[in-house]
Amino acid sequence: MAADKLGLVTRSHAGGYVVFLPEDGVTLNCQARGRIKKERSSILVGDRVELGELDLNRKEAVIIRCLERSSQSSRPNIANVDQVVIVQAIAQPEWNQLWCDRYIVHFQLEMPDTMPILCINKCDLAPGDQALSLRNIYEELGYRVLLCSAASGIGMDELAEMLCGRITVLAGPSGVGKSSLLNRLEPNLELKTGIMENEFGVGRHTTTASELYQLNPHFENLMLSSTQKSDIAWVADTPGFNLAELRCPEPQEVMWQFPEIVKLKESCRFSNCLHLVEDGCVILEEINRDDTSPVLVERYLSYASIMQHSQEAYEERRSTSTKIESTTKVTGGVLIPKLKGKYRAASRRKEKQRVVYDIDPDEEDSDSDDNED
Ligand SMILES: Nc1nc2c(ncn2[C@@H]2O[C@H](COP(=O)(O)OP(=O)(O)OP(=O)(O)O)[C@@H](O)[C@H]2O)c(=O)[nH]1
Ligand SMILES: [Mg+2]
Repeated sequence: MAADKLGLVTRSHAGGYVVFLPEDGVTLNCQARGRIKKERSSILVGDRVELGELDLNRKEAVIIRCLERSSQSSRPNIANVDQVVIVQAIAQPEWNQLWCDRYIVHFQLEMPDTMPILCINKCDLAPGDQALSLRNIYEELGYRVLLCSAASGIGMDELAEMLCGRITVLAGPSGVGKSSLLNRLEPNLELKTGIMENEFGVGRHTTTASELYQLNPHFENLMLSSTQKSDIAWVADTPGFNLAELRCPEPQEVMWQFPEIVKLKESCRFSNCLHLVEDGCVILEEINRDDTSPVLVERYLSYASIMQHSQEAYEERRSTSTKIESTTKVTGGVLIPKLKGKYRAASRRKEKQRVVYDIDPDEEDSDSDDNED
């Protein structure tokens, strides 16, 4: 039997895991050893795993251990990611500032150690100055921005260069062209892509599960240095999220997700200001000032919308927790649900009363008659 080897989990499916073995350059179908299943330490795409019972002919092995993760995100459910590239389309579907900012906030919360990179795709469909002004907005805030087109090939070299030697997640709404970008970089992947119904149409959630793809062997056509070409790039294509899947911070935390607000908040005269309605709030004064304000109206609208969502979620949680409290009680230091009256066991006092009422008064009389006899 071959010695234990290390592999990378590239896909998980109902029947097990697909694991890439770099040493041999092969892909294996694997099952997790019973103990791992029992421990409920589920294995994720991106996990580095130790393999045993290797059978290269049948391309099968057993995962015996999962190595420690350097990072883990829950949406998408992936481990050991180095960076996330948020893909948004400039058209088809129409550019949506709020969606772009929601994705940025989501990944800042999911992967706080990495700054998300923004990839504006479908640049072949919009005038160049529109894409450039969007790039300026986000670069000013400290984000790296790529302008791309999977259709025409604009920006592909820059995207490929950024992916070399790293594990990257490509994320973004359905229909923005994530799978198309990967197909452009590596045509042999032949990933399924969706059809846009019309220019306002949203995607059809063509990609349904997160999967890691290796790109480099086919980077030859791109303008990369020879070392970059030999650096393996692993990229996860992911399905688009719906609104409920995107993370939302607590109300007091929302401002920390917007670098332009963080910069100004110290000069706000109110210490606990949420920068929404307070008269004299420095942020509100800034956005109303003129075009040179460091807080752009569109970005502020995203801030206000995310804040509103966050406050609603907070209120919802508060009201449900009160409901939960009223339906539970503490007995012997343990929180247990209160049962409806008809399911509840009678108290000792009630039991006593029932004993008294259950006794038939006539029977009692006859008893006493007997006794008299
Ligand atoms: N004009 C133009 N169309 C593009 C471009 N990139 C992708 N498309 C088209 O946009 C549609 C959606 O592309 P997909 O790659 O399936 O989008 P996706 O982001 O993977 O979508 P989901 O898998 O549903 O999350 C397809 O019809 C593509 O041909 C581009 O750069 N320019
Ligand atoms: Mg896709």
